[in-house]
Amino acid sequence: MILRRKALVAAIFSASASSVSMASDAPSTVEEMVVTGVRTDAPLNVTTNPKAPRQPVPAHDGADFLKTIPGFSVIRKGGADGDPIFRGMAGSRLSMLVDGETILGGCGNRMDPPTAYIFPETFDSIQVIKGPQSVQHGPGNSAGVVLFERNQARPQQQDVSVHSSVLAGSFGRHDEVLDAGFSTPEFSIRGSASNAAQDNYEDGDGVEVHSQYRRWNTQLTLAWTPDDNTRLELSGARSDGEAAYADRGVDGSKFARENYGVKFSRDNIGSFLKSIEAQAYYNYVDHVMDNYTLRTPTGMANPVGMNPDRQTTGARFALGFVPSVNTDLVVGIDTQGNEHSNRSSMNQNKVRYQDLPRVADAEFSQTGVFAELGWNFGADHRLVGGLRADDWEVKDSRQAVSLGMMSTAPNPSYGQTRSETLHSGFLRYETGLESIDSTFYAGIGHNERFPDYWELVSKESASSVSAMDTKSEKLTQFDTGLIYKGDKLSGSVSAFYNQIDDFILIQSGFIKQSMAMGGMATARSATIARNVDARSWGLEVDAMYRFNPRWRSELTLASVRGSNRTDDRTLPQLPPLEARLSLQYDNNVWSAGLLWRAIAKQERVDIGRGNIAGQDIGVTDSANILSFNAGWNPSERVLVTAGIDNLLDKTYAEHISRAGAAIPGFDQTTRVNEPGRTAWLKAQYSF
Ligand SMILES: [Cu+2]
Repeated sequence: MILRRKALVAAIFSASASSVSMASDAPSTVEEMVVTGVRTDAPLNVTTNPKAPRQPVPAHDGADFLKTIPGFSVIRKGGADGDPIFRGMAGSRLSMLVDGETILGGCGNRMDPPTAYIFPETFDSIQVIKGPQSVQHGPGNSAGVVLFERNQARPQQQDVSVHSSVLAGSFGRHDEVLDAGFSTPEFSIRGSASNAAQDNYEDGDGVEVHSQYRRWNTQLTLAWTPDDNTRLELSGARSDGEAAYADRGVDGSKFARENYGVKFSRDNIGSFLKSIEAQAYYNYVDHVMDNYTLRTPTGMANPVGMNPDRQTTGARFALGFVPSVNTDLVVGIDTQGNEHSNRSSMNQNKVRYQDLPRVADAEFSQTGVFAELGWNFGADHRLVGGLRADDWEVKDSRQAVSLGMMSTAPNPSYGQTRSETLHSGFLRYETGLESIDSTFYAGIGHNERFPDYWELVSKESASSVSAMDTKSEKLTQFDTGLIYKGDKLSGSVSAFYNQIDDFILIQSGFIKQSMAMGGMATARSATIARNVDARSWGLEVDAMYRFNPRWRSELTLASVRGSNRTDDRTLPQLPPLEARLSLQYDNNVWSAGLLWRAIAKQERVDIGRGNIAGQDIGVTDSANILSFNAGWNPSERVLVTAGIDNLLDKTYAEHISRAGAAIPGFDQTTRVNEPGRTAWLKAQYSF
């Protein structure tokens, strides 16, 4: 295995080396290690380079790459495919856009959040826009929106670009990434391929966690750029994977995705109408979960297989205007529709799910119009505001609702269509405070979010087996912050306070009485969606201090609190206070660093309640995790980094982790524990 890995490294390096002579003197593409987070460069805007090495070493998926940004956590279910959560908000409260496209998972039990279909290292930037402070990037982004993007700039000359990396680590971990392009000013082609795998990891006590995974991805983009201002792009992607889950009775044996997209943009058109952007896309997700591919069914249990799928299509059209020297305006329309279907077999030995027809259960569609205006006035003041309206429709095609594994009930909302128009808007003031090298901002935003598939279709309501009448969520949030850029010290603080009407709370273990055979009343436990009124507030801090050109220290802090005002309890699934402190040495050739992550105890819990990705289990202890990293940057093109995550081999779990399930051959744990001591080595070659 090691030999094979070495051969691969050599192959990639020699393939890259042979094209070195063709390359011009391009600037360095190698970046410094991302350990404590990322810099906030503009109000509510955090960006990070997904090609830079990160600590702790992330699973090769979209969720794990967000972990280094303060305020983000990941709901762990196994080794990969965790659910990202920002400021205690998960699911459709936090949208993910992949080059502007929406991708939605197929799994009714949330094994495949959108980030399960994202392979971050093949992108050029990850941008987070916090809060309801933007209307250009689709509907419902109450916690924020994450944009995974590839460069769109026109190549100025004939060029070859390569980013390649290989990573090897504990627990059989190995990743291979190649992202290469050939371009002339008129035409360019860019392709990427990645492969990532890991065996079951062990927690700090040496307890094996059912968590092995394998993921691969290929992507191709063709672009025609006839002049400096015009770009037409065709793209496609295919990916698949499998992942063991430590929190449930089945594993994901298929995460297949197929994608096609077309994009057109034209810039610098005139003095009033400045730009046009148009795009359309197709995303298809085919997911299988079963209890026989990555584990052996227990005792008398039958082999079961479930195969949901979802097709998501969408389009966006936006016009950029310059109404005056001091104003900029974006007006546009976006639309998205998705169809979900299911098929499953409770005994693969009798009937294979593959032989069953797919049965549609729900269809969603949304069309929105938006306008966002920026106005610069005075010496250094800016007002930004936006309005958005969305038309939503959902059709319920389920004739019956399944109540657990074995029984079903007629669906009271079968055949019904629900339509609704929702509104969002925001206004923000920004100002540069030159005397203290700072930018200050404050804004108010309102966001209405239509319930998603997992809230409407995968859950029941308190009074019915269908949750189709769950109300839309309405959030009003105040955001404020300060960005400081001094000589030695730089950093930012962002704080928020919100009020959420009809917050959609997911409650498990809700006891329902039902009439069984012979009129005998029986009780069963259901997971329901219900609307409550809620509030949440919190802040994120990031700071960097440069002692001298070689030594720097970084600090981040994130805290969120919330209350469920209807039930007079805390809001559940809130990560505890967390701080990260790092000390990093870098002389441009060699680097080394220490990272200390301190997680406070979380006592504010509401057991059994939460969101579509998870519910509170109980109080979680504090934890202190120390990690070490080192790097060697012998040339602009080569970067070798290594790290030991969780150096002291602590056993700990994130508060928002899922509960551990009973899996044959594995010890059951309260939560899915984080990996114990993990060593890794990553080599990157880019030009
Ligand atoms: Cu699933």
